[in-house]
Parts: sequence; C-alpha cells; structure tokens
Amino acid sequence: MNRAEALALVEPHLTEHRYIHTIGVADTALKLAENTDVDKNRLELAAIFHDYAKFRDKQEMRGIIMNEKLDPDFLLYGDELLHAPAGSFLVEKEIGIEDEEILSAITWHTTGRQDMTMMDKILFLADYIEPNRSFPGVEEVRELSASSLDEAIIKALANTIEFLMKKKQPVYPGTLATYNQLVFNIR
Ligand code: DGI
Ligand code: FE
Ligand code: FE
Ligand code: FE
Repeated sequence: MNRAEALALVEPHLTEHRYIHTIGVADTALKLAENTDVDKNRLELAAIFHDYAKFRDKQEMRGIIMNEKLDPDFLLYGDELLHAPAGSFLVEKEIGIEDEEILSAITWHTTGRQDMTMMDKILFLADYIEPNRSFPGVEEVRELSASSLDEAIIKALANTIEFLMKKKQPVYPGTLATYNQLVFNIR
C-alpha cells in the first residue's frame, strides 16, 4: 500500500482537522526517521492510520478492548486512551494491515510503553511535535528531538503527565512506566 492509497482509506474516517494532523504526523515521522534503519513505507502507514479510530463510538472501542483482552487499564484512565489500541485492532480488521510493528506503533502512540521500538518512538514523537501542534512546551520537544529521541519523549511525557495532574485527571500507569524507564536508561 502506498501513501496515496493509505490516505484515501483513512480520510473518510477523519475530520478535515484530523486529516491535516495525520499528514503532518506522516511527514514529521519520515523526517525523524532519516538516518535510522526504520522502514519508511511501514512507518508512513503507521502514521497515516495512527488516529484511524479517533471518532469511533466509545462503547464500540471499549468492547474491542474487552473482547480482545487488551490492557484493561485502557478502559480506566480516560476515554482519550481508547482510540489507540482500538484503532490498531480496526486497522488490522478493516484495512488488512497485519504488520506487528505497525500495529504496535498505533497501539502505543498515545501513552508510549516500556521497551519501545524505534518505530514506536518515532510515531509517538511525530504525533506530539507535528507542525500543526501548538500547545505549551511543544517547541522544546521539537528542539530536543533534533538531538535525542529519548530526551524528547521524556519531555513530552513529562508535559502530558503535568497537564493531566493540573486538571486532576488520572495518569495511565503505562505512561508513568514509560517515563521511568527512559529516565533510568538515559543516566
Ligand atoms: O489523538 P491525538 O490528539 O493526535 O493525540 P494522542 O493520541 O496523543 O492523545 C492525546 C490525548 O491523550 C490528550 O487528551 C491527553 C491524553 N493522554 C495522553 N497520555 C495520557 C492521556 N490521558 C490519560 N488519562 N493518561 C495518559 O497517560
Ligand atoms: Fe491519537
Ligand atoms: Fe500523542
Ligand atoms: Fe494523532
């Protein structure tokens, strides 16, 4: 599947705003992948489909997470988490992508996970820093991403954890575990 075919398949599932974000994520991911051995076509597909389920019915997504025995914590820490694991399942079922690396990157693009692959890391960061994003702290993460993906992800996770705590929202335990692992590894 090439870029144009993938974009045509995802577009009907997204708003215009989310479609523009998706193109930004794909372009940013390809830039971050320069000088890495990550497969560019597969990375691009992961990026194009990463928010495939963003507008799906929440009960449908909860049903998928339960039926497929995905991490039950995805059900407990905020509805924003549902679209990543449910999207991975739906991209496999409806689009026919069976590549485990692509499906992993989609599953973990919101929270990160321990032992992230290079593709997981690049998609996570591209989602955070793509050019249409403009929240506080994004510029610092963009700058860090030029020198260290891990340092950039640590900062992005710290920003997200702070943002959730300021609003007294729960933090998905896997997000904290990802943050801790990267901080330990970087010392
Ligand atoms: O789907 P996008 O908007 O492109 O970006 P995303 O998939 O990274 O989702 C961002 C949302 O997810 C934002 O509202 C914060 C929320 N989020 C990210 N990490 C966590 C989280 N929510 C909870 N409860 N816990 C987390 O660890
Ligand atoms: Fe997302
Ligand atoms: Fe994100
Ligand atoms: Fe996104």
